[in-house]
Amino acid sequence: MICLVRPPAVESFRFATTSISMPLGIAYIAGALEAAGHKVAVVDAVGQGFEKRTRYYKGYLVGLALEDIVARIPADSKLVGISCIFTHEWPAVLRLIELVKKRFPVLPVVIGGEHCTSMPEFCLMTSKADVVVLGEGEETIVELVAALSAGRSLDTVDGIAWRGGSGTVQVNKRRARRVDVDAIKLPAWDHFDVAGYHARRFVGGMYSDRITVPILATRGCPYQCTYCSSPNMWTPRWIPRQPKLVVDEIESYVKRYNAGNFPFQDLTAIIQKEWIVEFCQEVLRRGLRINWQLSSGTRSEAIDDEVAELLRQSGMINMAYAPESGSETTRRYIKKKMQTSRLFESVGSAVRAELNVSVFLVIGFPHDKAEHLAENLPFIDRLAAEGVTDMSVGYYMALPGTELFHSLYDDGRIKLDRAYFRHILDSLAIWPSQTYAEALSSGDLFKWKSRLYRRFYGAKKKRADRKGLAASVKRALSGFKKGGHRSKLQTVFRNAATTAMDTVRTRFKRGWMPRHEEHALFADWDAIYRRIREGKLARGVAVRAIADTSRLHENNVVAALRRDHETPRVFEAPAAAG
Ligand code: B12
Ligand code: SF4
Repeated sequence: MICLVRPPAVESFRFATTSISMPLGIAYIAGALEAAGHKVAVVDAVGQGFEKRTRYYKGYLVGLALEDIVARIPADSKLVGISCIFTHEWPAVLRLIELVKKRFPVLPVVIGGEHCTSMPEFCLMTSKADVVVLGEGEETIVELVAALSAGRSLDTVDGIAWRGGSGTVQVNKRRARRVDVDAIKLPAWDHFDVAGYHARRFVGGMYSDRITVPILATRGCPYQCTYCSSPNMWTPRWIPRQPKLVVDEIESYVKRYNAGNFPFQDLTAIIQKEWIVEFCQEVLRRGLRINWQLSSGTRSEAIDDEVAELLRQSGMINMAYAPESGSETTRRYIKKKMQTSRLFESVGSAVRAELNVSVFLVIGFPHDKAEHLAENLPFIDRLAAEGVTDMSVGYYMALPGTELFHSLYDDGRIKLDRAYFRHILDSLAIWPSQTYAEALSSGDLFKWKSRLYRRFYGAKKKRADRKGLAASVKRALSGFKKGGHRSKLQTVFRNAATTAMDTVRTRFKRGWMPRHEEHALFADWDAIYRRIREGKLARGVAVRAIADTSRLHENNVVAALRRDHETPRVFEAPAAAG
């Protein structure tokens, strides 16, 4: 028996449409293991503890208490696999691993997910985990289980970092990306409480009356934005599934769960016009009356009038563009490679097709100055004039595994402390927990965020929606009514109210660990990471990053990734972690 664990989700008070969602990664891993003939048990901390809340830093955990998770791991498990996607989850996952090892001292604990992939050596050196699966996990976990069962050395398993002999941590070379994505087994959703997630509105994108199942139609992204961890996680390569097979998957959920709402969790689903046209036409041809969403942000290049109309006809109800900035300079510095003119053509097509369109902006990039942020103002005016429905402004977060992170870290502008491990969740908070922009204080960023929101919703006031802000507020408050989930603003206010109440409630309860221990946990983390980074620089696995973040776009990230991914390495682990 192999036991897979989805840890509790982290939440905090914030204005955002996003909600917790069903764990696609771990469901794929379960599917792959079952297809390889293994028995799998899943402890889904969220799905088995929807109503449980535990204080976690300034926010809270949603799901079973860590001790309860461990108690549910079947006694005959041969391996425990834990997912850790988000950096702010790491402290909780680390504690969970400790508790698993207390009950099962010799059981291998394997971790995987975006966070672990971005700092594998660090994850092994700060926790008691035995193996990290790097990047795409399906093939690697199957081969790893086979190697462990046969007592084979892990030296030969591509795509892992592991605890070697005599206190070492070894990183093997990465496994090549799966090209035959159509052969990847579908997520094993039968282990999860699909209806329960729906009932709590834990659907990732916008809530719908209809049962929700997330979809992944493509893997990877061909771009190399300097703030994004996807190039390191998936390499800059976009591989789509056959549209027909994606629709087969959707149809199977319609039949099995009576599902009708499908948020796509792709990094960027729409890249090729032919692909998206074929997908929409297949949905229409089969007469599937579904809703689907592109809520995590898409690129604009392939969306024109024809595509937008097909998106609407095939049931797409919500899409987000992620230009990140209205400043051409900023977009160049962060390697966004998105042209303003093309973006507006695309947005125009989407609005004409009456799609619910929102735009994501980010402020506080390290190079940002007031003049860059000011360039958002005319941009926003134009978005509002085009008829964009909603806009979201997030604070820049320094995600590990990104070019910007390496630059800030090598330049001494990031310390891996308690604040760092929290700040990623604060990206959508009202007040930023920190600023990486030398020219802008946290207060400045807060003022800019408020100004940009006022400008967007104020500009909408001057348009057809004459009632302006008052109407927006009314719309927002209607989110509390039954069925009130048509607009993002409704969802945002509903989420803000729920997360505010849960934050206050958990404040006075026992936390995930006593506060003094919580502070002590991070004491040596920066020193550990510094040692790893210095070790990588000394071995030539990494090259010291350019300190001037406005010059990072000149870098060829593929060369840097190749060096990192193709060089096996061994580190001495600190004695305490072994
Ligand atoms: C959907 C999504 C969400 C959903 C929720 C997802 C969830 N499970 O709860 C929503 C919309 C709520 C969301 C919110 C946020 N998100 Co988000 N999100 C995504 C997105 C687009 C898709 C995740 C996904 O399903 N991927 C597809 C699956 C198949 O991949 P996977 O989970 O990585 O799993 C594979 C491997 O990692 C591995 N694996 C995973 N687990 C395990 C376990 C084991 C044992 C093994 C062996 C292998 C393994 O195998 C899997 C199959 O190959 C990713 C980007 C991406 N494409 O991954 C960002 C991403 C995860 N989000 C990110 C961020 C920053 C956020 C926010 C902080 C944004 C914000 N500003 O508020 C919030 C935080 C939410 C919170 N409360 O914690 C970052 C996380 C980076 C980090 N280091 O923390 C990502 C990576 C995007 C990015 N590059 O910036 N997000
Ligand atoms: S931010 Fe979006 S476009 Fe840029 S690399 Fe990441 S997923 Fe691709």
